[in-house]
Amino acid sequence: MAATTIETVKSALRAQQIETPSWAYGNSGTRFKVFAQEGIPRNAYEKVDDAALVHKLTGVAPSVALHIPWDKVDDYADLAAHAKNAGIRLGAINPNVFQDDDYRLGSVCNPDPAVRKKALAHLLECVDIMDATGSSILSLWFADGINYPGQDSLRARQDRLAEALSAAYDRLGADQRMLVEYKFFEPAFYATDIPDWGTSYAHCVTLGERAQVLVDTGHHAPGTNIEFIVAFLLRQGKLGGFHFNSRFYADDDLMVGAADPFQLFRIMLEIVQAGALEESANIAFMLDQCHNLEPKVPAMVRSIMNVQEATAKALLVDAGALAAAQREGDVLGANAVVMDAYNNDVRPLLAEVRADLGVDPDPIAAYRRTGHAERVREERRGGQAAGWGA
Ligand code: PSV
Ligand code: MN
Ligand code: MN
Repeated sequence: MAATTIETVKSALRAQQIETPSWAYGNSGTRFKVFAQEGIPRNAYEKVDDAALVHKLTGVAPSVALHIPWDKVDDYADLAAHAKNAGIRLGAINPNVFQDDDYRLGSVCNPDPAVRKKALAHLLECVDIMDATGSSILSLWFADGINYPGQDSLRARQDRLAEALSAAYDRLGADQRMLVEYKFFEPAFYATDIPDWGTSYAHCVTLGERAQVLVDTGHHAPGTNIEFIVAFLLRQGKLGGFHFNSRFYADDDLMVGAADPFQLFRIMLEIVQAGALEESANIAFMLDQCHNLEPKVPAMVRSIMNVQEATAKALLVDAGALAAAQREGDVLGANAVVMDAYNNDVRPLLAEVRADLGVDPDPIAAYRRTGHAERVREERRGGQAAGWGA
């Protein structure tokens, strides 16, 4: 590939930004057991510190998403200042309308108006927090749904959802947007109120241009063509961002690129081909993972490296050759262009990108050298659970 092309690829990789989630730094587990780790952050400030370390090691993770109230603090502006001092910023604010007993039958879709009122008040409180932190994204996920046919009216629940979304949307400032996540099941097992991208999309279209769809890669039925969803939403200007993670079975929340690096590459290829890696496209590339067994900071670093590798391969697709093969109806030729790019070993290229960014070409080795794990093991006793299952 021509030197100028490689320089363009490297420059795109240097500019890439990936947000890490505060909850990935806390203890997490399954409903069967949370295996607590040592040195886990005891509060939001320490989660920010860990996220800042991930940025220091990778050079491409300059923000951390918060989950409220898991990351509740007295003064959010102070937390934002702490993040700034540590070299990062606070990113998406994720309201939590699923952990209170009141939400047994749902939050904004609950049949009880008092519960709906409480849930909406929390969404609005989270916009207040965005104002204090300077965050531009309200990241919405609802656990709402029903377990049995007849349990509640599917249609009435959509009306209630629309009403709450609209009230939250109206509260957003000019530079703020709302990303609406969908998930096909869990915790509801019969019907989820936002089960798929189509439902999310329809609500976002009604709401307006500052409402967009959030694609969590773990929230689809097996076999779903996620890159098609990405391509479609991009075309409509309705792709707001991602929650990246890997799944083998359900919403496994494993490291992105671990289960299916080829799928991640295909998703990034749609992004690259639509020019959506550019900052102006305003796509939020966020991770949403839980590291139940593995140490959390290096797992985040590894996840970021996996996203970078998929992105680098997507950037290396020879767009001219691909377009020519597609024009000529050369099925095998077109597929070969894509596969040739995928089969590149991009690790040396990324080592150069890291050197350009002033970070170690091997961030995992660099992490070990920091002595962070040993230090926090002494400093932090009684780390905080990520928020659920503990
Ligand atoms: C739900 O499964 C989800 O993907 C949402 O984004 C939550 O906010 C996150 O996981 C953490 O539980
Ligand atoms: Mn998610
Ligand atoms: Mn999830």
